Amino acid sequence: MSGGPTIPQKRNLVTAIPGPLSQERHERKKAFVSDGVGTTLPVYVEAAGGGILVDVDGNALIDLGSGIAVTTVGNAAERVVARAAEQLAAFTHTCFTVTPYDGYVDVAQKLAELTPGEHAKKSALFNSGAEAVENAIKIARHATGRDAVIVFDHAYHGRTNLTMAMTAKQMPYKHGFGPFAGEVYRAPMSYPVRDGLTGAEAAARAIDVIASQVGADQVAAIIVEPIQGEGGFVVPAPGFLPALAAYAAENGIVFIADEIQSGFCRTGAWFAVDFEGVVPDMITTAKGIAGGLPLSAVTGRAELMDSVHAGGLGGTYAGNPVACAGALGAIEEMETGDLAARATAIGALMERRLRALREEFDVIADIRGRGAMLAIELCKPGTLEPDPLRTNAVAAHCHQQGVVVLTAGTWGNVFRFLPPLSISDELLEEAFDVIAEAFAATA
Ligand code: PLZ
Repeated sequence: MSGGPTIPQKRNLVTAIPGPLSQERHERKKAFVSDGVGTTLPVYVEAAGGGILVDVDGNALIDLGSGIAVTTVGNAAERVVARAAEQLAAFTHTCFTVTPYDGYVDVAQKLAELTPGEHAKKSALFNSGAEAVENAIKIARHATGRDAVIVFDHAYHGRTNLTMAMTAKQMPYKHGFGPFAGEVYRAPMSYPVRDGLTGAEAAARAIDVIASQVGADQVAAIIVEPIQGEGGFVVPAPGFLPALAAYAAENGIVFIADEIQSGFCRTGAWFAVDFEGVVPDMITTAKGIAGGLPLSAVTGRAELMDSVHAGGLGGTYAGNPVACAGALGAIEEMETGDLAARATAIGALMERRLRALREEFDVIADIRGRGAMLAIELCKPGTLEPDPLRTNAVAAHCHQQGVVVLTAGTWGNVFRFLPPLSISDELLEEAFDVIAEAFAATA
């Protein structure tokens, strides 16, 4: 079965979820795949496109997750497939650091144009988000000659050794996997619904921790997700990011925006920092950049990026030609389809539905996010006590009804909505009908 934009855009359940064929597949998975690799919803996908995932039993499910914010342009999007297929047939790999090719440089040039700021920018490409974050830290340390890295409460930066240290949440990301990398220090995040602080107050609180517990002149980098992804779409209060960026600039610290989840039109702008006019020294991107192919990037001030000795950055597959071709196709989809505007429209629709839900169900303590990156936080009514049980019950109901929803948050009590921007309004409305039913059924 072929997927992509021509796949019928209708939810259609022909078996229970998961169906018998998916259950069979899942038994095989359990036999051959490490139990450490979990499964949110064991339906085995055969084709996908628009806003639909089709499983091996023939069920068509509505996708509100985009494979964790990756298929922003839609699954098997036309220009991604066309460009990647052409590249596949031409050559699959040379290793860019052995014999280079144009696609890599084309992506770097696009990143220089699209990322915030008018200064000279250069990029280095990698495979995964974690790898981009690791390299951003390597470059910042090399450029500053300093060791310390500042991260925030609720942060998520990856699962490799350095990025595990940077990630906040213990279970499942860090449990039993130590010892962790050193010189990583955690500062308090701005979390408006919980701390009630203005951006300036929250930044002052974080800066006090940095100055008094680490020392500004020891700090190589401050890295922050402008909207936290796995942490539950925490949007810092206005002014928090600009104040941190200013503090970094005053103290010779590299200010890094981790836009791996929030970047590439997801929020209604190319990057989430654009909403506050913040110009990071460095930005890490992945996920939405390549429509589902593995690619990530570090883009930064040319003088920072060039501070590293030749041969200091690389990787066998880093900036693979097929992934680069996919990225050029995905970026073309975003530009020609004005997907930033589509993200804003999707955000407006979802926000209307979420506000209505909050009227009806007092378990919803917060609605937050931007564009097609919205979340609700579930707490015991009238309190800020997290309610992960209700969250899981609602999620299970949605899954059984053929709507793929994702949870998030330090306490597992957040629903995050990340539909592909190729989804129709009709499918979105239907998905939120199902979500409303799920809240009612689990009350
Ligand atoms: N930085 C902001 O969101 C990846 C993790 C999925 P990788 N988030 C999804 C999982 O369970 O592993 C992420 C992110 C931010 C870095 C990363 C890491 O990106 O491509 O997963 O390495």
